[in-house]
Amino acid sequence: MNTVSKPIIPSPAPRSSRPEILAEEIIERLTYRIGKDAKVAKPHDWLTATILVVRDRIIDRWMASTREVYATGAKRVYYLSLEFLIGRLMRDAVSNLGLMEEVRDALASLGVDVNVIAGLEPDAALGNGGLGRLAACFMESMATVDVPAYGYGIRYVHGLFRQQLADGWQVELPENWLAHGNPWEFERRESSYEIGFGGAVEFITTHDDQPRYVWKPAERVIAAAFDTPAVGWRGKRVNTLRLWSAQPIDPILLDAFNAGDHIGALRESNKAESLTRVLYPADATPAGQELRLRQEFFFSSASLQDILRRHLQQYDDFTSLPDKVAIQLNDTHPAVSVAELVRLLCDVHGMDFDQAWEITRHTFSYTNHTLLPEALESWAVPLFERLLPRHMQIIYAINAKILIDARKGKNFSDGEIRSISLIDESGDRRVRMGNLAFVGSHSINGVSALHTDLMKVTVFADLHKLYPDRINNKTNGITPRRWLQQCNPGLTSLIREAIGDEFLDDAEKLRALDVHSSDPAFQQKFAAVKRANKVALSNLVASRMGVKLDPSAMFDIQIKRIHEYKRQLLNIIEAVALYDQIRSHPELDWVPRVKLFAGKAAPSYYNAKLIIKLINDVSRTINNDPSVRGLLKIVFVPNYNVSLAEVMVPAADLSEQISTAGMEASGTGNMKFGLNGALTIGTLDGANVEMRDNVGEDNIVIFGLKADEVSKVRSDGHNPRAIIEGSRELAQALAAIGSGVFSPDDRNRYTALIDGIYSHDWFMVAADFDAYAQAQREVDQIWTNQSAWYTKTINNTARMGWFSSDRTIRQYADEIWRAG
Ligand code: T68
Repeated sequence: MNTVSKPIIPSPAPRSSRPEILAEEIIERLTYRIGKDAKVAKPHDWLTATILVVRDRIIDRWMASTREVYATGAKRVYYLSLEFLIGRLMRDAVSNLGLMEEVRDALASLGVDVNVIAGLEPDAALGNGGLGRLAACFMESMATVDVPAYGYGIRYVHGLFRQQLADGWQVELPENWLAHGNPWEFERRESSYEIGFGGAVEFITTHDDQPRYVWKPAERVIAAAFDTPAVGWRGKRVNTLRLWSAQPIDPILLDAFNAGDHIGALRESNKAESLTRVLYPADATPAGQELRLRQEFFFSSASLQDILRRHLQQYDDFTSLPDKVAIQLNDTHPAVSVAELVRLLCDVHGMDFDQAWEITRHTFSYTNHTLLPEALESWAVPLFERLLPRHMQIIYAINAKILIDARKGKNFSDGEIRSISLIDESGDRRVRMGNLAFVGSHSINGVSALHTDLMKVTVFADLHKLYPDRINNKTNGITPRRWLQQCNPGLTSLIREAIGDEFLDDAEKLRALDVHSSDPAFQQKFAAVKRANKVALSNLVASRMGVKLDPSAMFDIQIKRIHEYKRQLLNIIEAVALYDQIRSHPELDWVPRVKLFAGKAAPSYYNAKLIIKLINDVSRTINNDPSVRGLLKIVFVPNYNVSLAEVMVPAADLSEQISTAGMEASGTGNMKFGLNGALTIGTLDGANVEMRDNVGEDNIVIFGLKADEVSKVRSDGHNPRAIIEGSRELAQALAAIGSGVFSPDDRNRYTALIDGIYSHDWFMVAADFDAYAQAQREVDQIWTNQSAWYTKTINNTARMGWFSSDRTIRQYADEIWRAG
């Protein structure tokens, strides 16, 4: 018998937060971890050393959070997302730990400015737009409201491309966020899994006479885990973001190398690593490439294998899976998980199909982020079958179950059966990932009330009829830590002065500001904060672009992905009309405006790139025209990302949320602006509808066709030409753009773009133009009465608390996950 008793391993002493100690530790990390003498350390070295010190303060809580879930047997939530648009982490972590002052003082004592090094941290841009940013806000809120959660995604070596402008055109350059290493992440070599592709399925009978399918993949790669801590507000809980990186099984084929084939020796390795090399840069359009499907399966399979391993480590079998595990699918990108979980339960763990299916359905839930038909993911059956032969079989088996039930049990018609089927047979046969996610989930949610209502009558009408209890709404939210406290410290202190600290823990407490909204003294302070934020943005624009802005002008901002449905085109056409008006009526009192745009276009989206060029062409003409007398300025700020948003959002007077009604699922930029005291000009689309309900219709400027009117106009036959001919302002603006007034070097550059508005106007630019222009003049009117303006904008800040992602996450936890 072994008599050696287990040693009692002491826990490390809790780390001090005194600035002197922090400073000492920073020097210690600089010396022993980075190997630099403080005298020659570069700013990047200071940043890394500081992050390492902050990271240590997170680890104790991280381990405690993990241990607690094991001890209590609490349910774990898994958020599967191909995108996490995180941005910088240092300010977020330090501020959530309550160490901002201490870290600033520690660095100051070493002669280092915290703002300078914080500004060096690269943005983790592992996402395209709203969907990826939502996932990042959710990670922070899940930790804040104490939900034990893991985010699962891909550790792209290159995140979203860097955007440069060359002669006003977008140029895409690779982004390299890992160039200086990533001190936030922990590589977990012990957590790696094999992922297969291709090959064939064999049918075998096991020794206990059980029939089994065995997938024999032709190719295999390793998924290796990298963990990043996600710290909640006040450091309450620390969850894990686990990102997978693809690695070859054999790093080098030595036989080939020794035979002189030095390139061939690395072929396998390159192929494996290319799987997680780049983020697909298209949003709202599916990529449609084999590599994308490989990425989707790779991260789904790795995540599920990890989830099942963790479950089995704690519990006897998988019957308890739906009680102990909730898996949220962020759009259809991880939808292949539904088939993969069935496969793992049946083929690897020996469960029978019906039981595996029940467990699967009760474990998954799915969030839909778009109604655009062209954005719904589907894969050609031959591709799917070649890459994932066993999953194809499982999908057919699921489909049979669903369709037999629909036909026999519910008496569905042929047309309804066709639309419910997991296989689209209207052309070449395709696997519909939205339908797979729907049938494999117990909850399907939209991201705003309007979007959820529309889901039930459009994309998922027939599935909703089959399963009427599954669709529900969870209106999006934003984390008020990043999108108020950190990005707008001036406003945060002003609010604390006025109503105390409670809003920091419960954003809905911002309501207490209501009573100050008409108080002239408070308005003045609010205006001073806004002005300081506008000066900061002006400085950024001056230093990056050499353009001078007047901070006393109205800052009118539209920042988001460039897309026709988001209608940057409507905005710039209205700017052209305004330009005409200012020149023809110099005697009128025009409100000085700066119109700022920023956003990236998908590299393959021609019209979106053309719209960027148009904004730049119009900007050059207007900004250089002396007859405008500085009353209108147009700026396109390049390389929009999370960090740029953190400067632009607090500086906005006016927020442009002008999508064609029925097309923006929710929007979340709209919420960030409202919270930071901007007035919104917008359509009744996505979450704008609920913003109007919350802030009150006097505090938002709504214009244009509503969603039902858009679909009626489309089905009745839209005649944009007649509308344009009836609107002098619009006709003139379109004529100017179409005839090359802004593009003398290429007069036909915009002919086709403008012809599209005349001929079909799918996005209702012509249809909404007059209402939009009129709404803009209404905004001008409000601006001329600054006290009325600030009453409205303060009311916005006061009433946007409901849009905190803490509220959203509580609803997911209570109503979908039953966790936390
Ligand atoms: C956005 N979707 C919605 N998609 O457009 C927006 N798509 O209304 C909503 O507020 C937000 O999701 C959060 O719910 C996206 O951002 C993508 O980025 C995307 C990426 C790849 C493929 C398809």
